[in-house]
Amino acid sequence: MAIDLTKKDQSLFGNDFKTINKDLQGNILKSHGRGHTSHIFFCFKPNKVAEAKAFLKGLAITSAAQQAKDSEATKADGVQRLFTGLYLTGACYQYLGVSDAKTPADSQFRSGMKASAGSLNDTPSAWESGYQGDIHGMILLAMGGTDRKNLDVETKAVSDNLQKIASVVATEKGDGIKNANDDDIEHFGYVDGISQPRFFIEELNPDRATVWNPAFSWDLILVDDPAGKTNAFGSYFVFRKLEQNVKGFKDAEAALGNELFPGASDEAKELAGAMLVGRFENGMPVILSDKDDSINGHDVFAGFIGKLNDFTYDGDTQGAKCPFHSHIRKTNPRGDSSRQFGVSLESEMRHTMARRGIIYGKRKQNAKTKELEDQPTAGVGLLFMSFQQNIATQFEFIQQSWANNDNFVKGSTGGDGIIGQGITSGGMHQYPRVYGDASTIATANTQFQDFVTTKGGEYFFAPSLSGIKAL
Ligand code: N7H
Repeated sequence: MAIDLTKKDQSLFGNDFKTINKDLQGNILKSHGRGHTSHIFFCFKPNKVAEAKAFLKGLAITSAAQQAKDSEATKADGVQRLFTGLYLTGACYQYLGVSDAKTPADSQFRSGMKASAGSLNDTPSAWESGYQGDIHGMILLAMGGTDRKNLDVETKAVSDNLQKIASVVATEKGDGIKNANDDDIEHFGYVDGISQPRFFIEELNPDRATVWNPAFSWDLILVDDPAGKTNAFGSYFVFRKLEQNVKGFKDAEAALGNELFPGASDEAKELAGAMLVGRFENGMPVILSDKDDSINGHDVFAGFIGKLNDFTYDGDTQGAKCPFHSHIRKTNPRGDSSRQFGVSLESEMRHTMARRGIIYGKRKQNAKTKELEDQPTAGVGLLFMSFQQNIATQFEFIQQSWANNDNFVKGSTGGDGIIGQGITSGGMHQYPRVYGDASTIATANTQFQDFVTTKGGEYFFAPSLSGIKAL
């Protein structure tokens, strides 16, 4: 019987998941969770179709079922296990001669990311050379543990094999960094990966979620794989290499702190960065507190802060606590667009994606305090990755209609200060000088833009295992 993807409250141990999880790739409904990754981007050589098909069919892709088994086994014996994912482009389906009916239908997927450059304000001619030409696929290899030695050995083996029939056009290495609370952080120093759509009841904590419920049905990110058997599902996958100018950002963050809160302590000035991102560095949502360690005067545990996700912006219709251009308010307005444009909360939430990014590039980190001690201007960033069921209405909508839009959610509030591209916010970003007091909101001289630069990217499909075998 066909599985109903619109059902909510699915269980990791339920029959529906058992029906699909041996054929569905891992890392889609649930992250593979490993701290080191390799991303091998390739383009098959001309006239190698039969060899290409044989290569793809021979890859030991990690299914969702295998991923769960492996993580149990690693918990028990401490041995790190390799995760392998495979993502193919529309150009690859064409190269392989897959019929129209068996090729995933999403039109952005079929035409590729470069075709959307105009609407995303991308400049592919300035991308790294490997991303400028055709890409047929990406192999994701991932491993946990303290270093990436074994992963590098596996990466070389796969690359060597692949190069007999394909050009490896780019290889990226992702290596997670944790803060003193053991939470994953990105290069600007902020905890990332807190807010995610949740697809299993086991991932929800109902007594904490009172105003924001992150439970979604599987159809938020899964679609039928037209090449696979019954109940074969895949997901559209977006990859973007986003370079971060850490020094530029940190200098601007400090300047904003001095501008908004002159004379305040360094600690109090942290509120400026929190207003730009929407969370303090440790993950505390700025909508809930003007301090990173207490809510309404009550201390909050470090381990708890990094999971705080139970909030909306309902009580902050002026942006007096969390400005409208802050990154997390732009990329998940939690009801702002319903309030402003009468769109239902349910349809606003359908723009959500499952984010699976990891950071790249080396940093100097104090082994004891975990403080990041250097401030590179290039060579570090985020390998942004997301799964969705529709690239136009999810990734592209968020980037284009929210992040790049100076007039969302209110007119002239400016684009997203972190990822807005081609924004004309010069002079638009506004902040309160007193937390929560709308009468103190005024435009700031310090403006944020262009500290994140897109270096390349592509749209892919993560096929089912039976879909790969049927190629
Ligand atoms: Fe963002 N950052 O460090 O500032 N992001 N992001 N992102 N992002 C989030 O709540 C960051 C990027 C989203 O549900 C956090 O999980 C950086 C792109 C969404 O409340 C932090 C880069 C897109 C959310 C960052 C970057 C998004 C989110 C808080 C690039 C989509 C969840 C942690 C270098 C097009 C919002 C958390 C919610 C959260 C940062 C990229 C989207 C700290 C540095 C390209 C949907």
